[in-house]
Amino acid sequence: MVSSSKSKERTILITGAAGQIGIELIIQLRKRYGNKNVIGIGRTTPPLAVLNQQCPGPFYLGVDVRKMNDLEGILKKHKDIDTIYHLAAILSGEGEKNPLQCWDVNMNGTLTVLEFAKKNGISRVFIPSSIGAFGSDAPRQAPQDCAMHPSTMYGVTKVAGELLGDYYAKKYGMRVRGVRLPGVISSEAMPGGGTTDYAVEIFYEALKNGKYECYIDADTAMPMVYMPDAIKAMIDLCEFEETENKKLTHYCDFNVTAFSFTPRQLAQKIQLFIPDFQITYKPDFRQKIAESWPDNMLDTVARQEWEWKPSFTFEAMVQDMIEKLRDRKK
Ligand code: AKB
Repeated sequence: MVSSSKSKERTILITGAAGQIGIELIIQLRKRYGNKNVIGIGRTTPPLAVLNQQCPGPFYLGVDVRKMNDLEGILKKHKDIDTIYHLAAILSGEGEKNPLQCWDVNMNGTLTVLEFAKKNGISRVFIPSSIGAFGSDAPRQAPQDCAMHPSTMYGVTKVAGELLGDYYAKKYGMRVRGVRLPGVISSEAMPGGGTTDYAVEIFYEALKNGKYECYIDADTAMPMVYMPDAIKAMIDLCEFEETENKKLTHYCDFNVTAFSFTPRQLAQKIQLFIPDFQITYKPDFRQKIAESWPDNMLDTVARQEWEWKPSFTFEAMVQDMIEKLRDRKK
């Protein structure tokens, strides 16, 4: 559940709405603001069954976030858009396979969305950043503020995206905000192209085949969060109202995390529910990416400034994932 209780009226555009986070964000925002007031755009076909069952509403495919005309076409149909969650992005693993495409989609998409918002008086823009913004010279427990020297193109676009968002917030007084998300674990839609995807795939494979070959080494730790908490963080920060006594000192780069674990530790937790589950390790190119990221992030600033607090522990997340996926099989 998202913490703030009273919902104001909003008309919200979500880019990348067919993705792992987009699908669940659209569901939560439609519950909160009404189905017709939350518009999804996406590159791939969304799991329509989930959306149509839970919250049918406007969804457009083939809209290119790099093209102002495409975005303005949506605005013609939905004139009251006042908030954008800009999720469309190429993730870290996919980005290393095609760095130029990663730069193009992530940077030109973000710039076009910000310009579109500025030009059309759209006051709120939320742009997620990532643990991928850190580089291997960051402390293993990455603080809110430290040198950012990522070694992936994804990371480069995430640091630049944070700075771009800050620029639009400071220069044009727009409400651009964002969090650095860790790996996000969820049961509704599969992630695609990321380094942390193993932490979702493992559950499906454990339940289906009782075994999983992991592309990350047994003892490489990465920070993670369960989807309901990730959604809560995004909506809470986007909706947070500053007052004289409560001002944000950051805009687009709040560290947010819930727990950190290694593949070995995750496998051990899953074995509590599926005792025969076997994991093997065959690291691929994503191992290097994982090693360049911190083991965890310190999210004290988010906790202090806008009262971020995850509700799911590592154990509670594993239990909930297994229950949800088992229920789906029935
Ligand atoms: C990825 O692995 O690329 C993403 C991320 C942590 O930003 N899940």
